[in-house]
Amino acid sequence: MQTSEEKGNLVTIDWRPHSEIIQTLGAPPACDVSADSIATFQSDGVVLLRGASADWVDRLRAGLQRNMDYPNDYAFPCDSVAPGGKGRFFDSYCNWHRIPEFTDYLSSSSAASMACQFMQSTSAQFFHEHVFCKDAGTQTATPWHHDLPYYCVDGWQNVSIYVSLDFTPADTAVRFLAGSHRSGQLYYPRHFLDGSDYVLDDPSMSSVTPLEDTFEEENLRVFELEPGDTLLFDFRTLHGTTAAPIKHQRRAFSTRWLGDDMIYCARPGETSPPLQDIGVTPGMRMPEEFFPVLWPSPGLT
Ligand SMILES: O=C(O)CCC(=O)C(=O)O
Repeated sequence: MQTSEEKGNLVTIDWRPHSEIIQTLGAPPACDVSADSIATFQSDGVVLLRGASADWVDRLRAGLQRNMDYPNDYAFPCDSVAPGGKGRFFDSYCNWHRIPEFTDYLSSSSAASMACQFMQSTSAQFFHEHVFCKDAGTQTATPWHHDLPYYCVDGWQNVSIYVSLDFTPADTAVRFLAGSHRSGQLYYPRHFLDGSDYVLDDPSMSSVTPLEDTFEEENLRVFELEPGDTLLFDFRTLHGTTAAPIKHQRRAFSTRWLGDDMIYCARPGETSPPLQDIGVTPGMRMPEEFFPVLWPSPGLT
């Protein structure tokens, strides 16, 4: 049997950004977001903005390639295909300060402005980035889960901005359960390797596995994606994929954002990312020395 560490986070190089890099983050530009898109995000917990990140596809692909070529030079690389399984399901996070293309995205893309508007917040604090790659031949599903219980933060104003970097047919794209972000129920985090729940003893959460077969088709949101198409979803929105074989490599770059009401919280088990010793106690805002506030744009204040 594999240990929890073999299924999830490895001990790696330090994830912490140095203060100098935070100071170099520039003045991210503003963008206009339609009221309809914000309303869809608020009601469904997910919205698709076609082509919204098209200008970033080449740079983000180059950054992701560094992460994949030299995984051990970066924090928390993870391969989630079980031994003997086909393909590769790679993910890694908390490397934005080591990968120039990712630093550039935070400084110069309109992600911070976009996040602020969708969260209906007055500020957007950057939490971390997360990259994903499924190679051709992979048949490992992304297990149905939602992200909040993995994280050491709590609150309602949050968003992930997920940039598709390849053409992805609907049968292998991430699918979302509309409205699940408002259910109030939290589900145990799951290992991507085999879908098993993290071993947690938290009576306030339950397992999502028995529910998956009850999801109604009409409530599922799934889209064929082109490079640059951008999905925004709430940390509480349930999402996952089928195990349909991946025909062409499918990569994605996701950034996680915290709005005004998001605070540090202690979870009973290990969190993902496993951020330790960040010098805050439950109820405090996440420290800006590691998690910069990028909207309002630092260059404009
Ligand atoms: O791309 C995938 O299959 C997983 C994405 C995901 O779970 C996330 O961004 O939270």
